[in-house]
Amino acid sequence: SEIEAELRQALRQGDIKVAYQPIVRSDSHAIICVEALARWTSPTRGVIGPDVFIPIAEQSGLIIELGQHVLREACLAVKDWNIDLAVNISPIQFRHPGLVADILFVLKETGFSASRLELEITEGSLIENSAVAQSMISALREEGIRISLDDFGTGYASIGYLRKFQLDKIKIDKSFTDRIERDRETAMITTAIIALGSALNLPITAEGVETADQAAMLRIAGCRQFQGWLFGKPLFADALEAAFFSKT
Ligand code: G
Ligand code: G
Ligand code: MN
Ligand code: NA
Repeated sequence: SEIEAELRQALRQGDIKVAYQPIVRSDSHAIICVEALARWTSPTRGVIGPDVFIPIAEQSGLIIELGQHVLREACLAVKDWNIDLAVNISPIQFRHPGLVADILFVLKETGFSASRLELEITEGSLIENSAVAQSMISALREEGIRISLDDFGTGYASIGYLRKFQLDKIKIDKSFTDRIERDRETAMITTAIIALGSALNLPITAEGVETADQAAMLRIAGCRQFQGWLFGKPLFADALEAAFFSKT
C-alpha cells in the first residue's frame, strides 16, 4: 500500500524517531528506566500514531527493521543516563528466529549492557507456540536480558503464565489504573495482582498513572514502580535529558 511504501521510506530516511517515557520508583519518584516508543511524523500526513503504523509494519515485515532501528537509537540515547531501557517487542518480532542475534548485534555496536535492557512482550507472544516462546525467553535471559509482560490483565494471560514462563516483571495495564479509584472490584483485583507479584518475587509496574490518588492507592497496595503522565509523558531524548538529567 501507499502508506507502507511511505513507512519504508521513512525508516530509511531516519524519520522514525524514538520518544522515552519515565518509569519511576513509587517511593522516591526517582527515574529508574525509560520505555522507548516509536514516533512518526510524515511530511505529507502529519503525525501518524504507532497504533496505526506498528500494525502496518507487522503486516509488511518492516517491523524487524523498525525494531532494530528503535533499539539502536534507544541504546545510544539511554547509555549515558545510567538507567534501564524498556523496548516493546511485537509477537512478529518475537517469532523471528534472528531476534537474539539482532539484539546482541545492536548491544555490541552501541556498547549498551544487556543487564540494562528489558523487553516488553505481550501475551500474544506467549500463546501461539508456547514451546518456542519458552526457548526464546531462555535464550534472551541467558544473555542477561530481562523480559516483562506488558498490558497484563487485558487478555487471557493469567497466574498460570507467570509460573510457566520465566518473566522478570509484569506491567499492569492502564485500564486497571484508570478505574482503580472509582471501581471497587478493579481496586481489589489490582491489589491481588500486586500481592501475587510480591509473592512470586516479580516486580510490578503500574501503567497510565495520571493522578496522585491513583499513585497513593497503588503504592499502599505494594506497587514499587509507576509509569504515567503524572511522572512524565513520552519525550524525545533532548527534552527528557533536560527535564531529568540536566547537570545544573
Ligand atoms: O506510544 P503509544 O501509546 O501511542 O503506543 C501505542 C502502541 O504502540 C503501544 O501498544 C506500544 O507498545 C506500541 N509501540 C510503540 N512503539 C513501539 C515499538 O517501537 N515497537 C513495537 N513493537 N511497538 C511499539
Ligand atoms: O502498550 P504499551 O503499554 O506499550 O503502551 C504504552 C502507551 O501508553 C504509550 O504509548 C504511552 O503514550 C501511553 N501512556 C503512558 N502513560 C500514559 C498515561 O498516563 N495516560 C495516557 N492516556 N496514556 C499513557
Ligand atoms: Mn509497552
Ligand atoms: Na503496556
